Amino acid sequence: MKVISLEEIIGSNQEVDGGNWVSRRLLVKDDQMGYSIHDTHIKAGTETHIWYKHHLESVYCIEGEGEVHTLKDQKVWPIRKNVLYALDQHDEHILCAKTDMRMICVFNPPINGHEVHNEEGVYPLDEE
Ligand code: 9YT
Repeated sequence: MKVISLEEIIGSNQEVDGGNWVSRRLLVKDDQMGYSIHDTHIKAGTETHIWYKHHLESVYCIEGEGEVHTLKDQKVWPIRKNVLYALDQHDEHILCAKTDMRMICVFNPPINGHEVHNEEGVYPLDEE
């Protein structure tokens, strides 16, 4: 069994600054769980273009408020504390943070832990 604290991840190479967000990758591919789990802080007032073409991501908001704008259907999804959204169609979207937001993110397949978005908002399938 493993026990991992947020305090261990902060300041390590599994804490990644994406500009609009800081992601603490608690579990990554090397942990061999089949998914990764991140505790991610989204900065207030930011708009982030995201498109996980190669991953399924579920996002559980535990603090703050904002919106997800899905681009294909032009829908706006209000997101607040205690709401989860699941990008089950690899949905291309804009994440708009009205306040600071804290999100628990789960990725399948797991990420390696050091990824940041490319110009399309994508994480590569495997950076190795
Ligand atoms: C909610 C979201 O997708 N934020 C971007 C960062 C990403 N989830 C990560 O790597 O933690």
